[in-house]
Amino acid sequence: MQWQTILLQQHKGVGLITLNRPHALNALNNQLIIEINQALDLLEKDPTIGCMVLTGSEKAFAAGADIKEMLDLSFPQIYLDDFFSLADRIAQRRKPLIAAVSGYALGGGCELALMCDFIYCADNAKFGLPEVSLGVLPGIGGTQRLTLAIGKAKAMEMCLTARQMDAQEAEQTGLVVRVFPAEQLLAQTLQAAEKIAEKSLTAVMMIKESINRAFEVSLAEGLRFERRIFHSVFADADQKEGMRAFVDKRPAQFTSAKGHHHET
Ligand code: DAK
Repeated sequence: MQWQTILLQQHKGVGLITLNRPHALNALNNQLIIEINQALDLLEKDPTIGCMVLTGSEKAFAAGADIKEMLDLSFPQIYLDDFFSLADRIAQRRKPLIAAVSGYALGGGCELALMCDFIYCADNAKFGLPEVSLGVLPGIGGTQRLTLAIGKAKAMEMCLTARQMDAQEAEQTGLVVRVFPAEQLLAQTLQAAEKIAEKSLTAVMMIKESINRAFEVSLAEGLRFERRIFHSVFADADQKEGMRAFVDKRPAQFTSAKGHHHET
């Protein structure tokens, strides 16, 4: 595959996608969103991959949607194309996706990080939704996911004032899980991803779906959903292996979802 806007590497069960438009601080253009999805398609189909990581450069995770590409678009055009709807597919992945954010994560870049299952960041990270300064609003989930992540007060203030949040505040508010020195960010993220990749992929995917349900349904429905999924994993070989390994006092060898290759 010849990539123009990303790099793709695979190691120890982890797929690493690196945004690669350095001249534009990884601004998200159409091609970049297409390529992220193509890479995620490949990684999700690859039975050896158990976790995916999305990162940028040290200076910028992504400085937003590509302003130069958007400038002259008309309302009927973006409405007809359902502009940026392809981005939804990034958030709908089955396998876990971790964001490793260094430098700027602004506008669409911040929204892209919010589409991932969780975010680790470097101590130089800057998060912001500056769309209001451009006469628009966050359009790839920012007003919704940021609000769910950090609450109404902070989300409202950030989106209305375009203020940037630093790494420390991002950790305090729960936007990110942990902050690392910039030079350690990728290694630490890959380490966590490798740990996830060693687990039962079936269990990992069910946990991801079940947690995401919490944002969409009532507690009673969410609990019912969780219990049904819990019941269903007893039909999976990894449950037998995981519990048998515990009883036998040996490490589990999870294979059930990893052996299957799906052609689509
Ligand atoms: N788009 C295009 N190019 C960008 C860019 C962006 N978002 N951000 C930076 N660049 C380019 C700069 O134009 C510059 O290119 P040259 O001039 O060298 O050709 C190069 O990257 C380096 O940037 P700077 O020279 O500005 O670098 P500095 O270190 O001085 O400043 C900065 C870094 C991150 C503070 C600054 O670049 C900046 O403020 N960037 C823009 C940040 C921003 O406003 N981001 C939000 C974009 S709006 C929608 C869905 C989503 C959206 C809209 C609609 N629909 C569903 C319809 C989302 C919108 C956004 O994300």
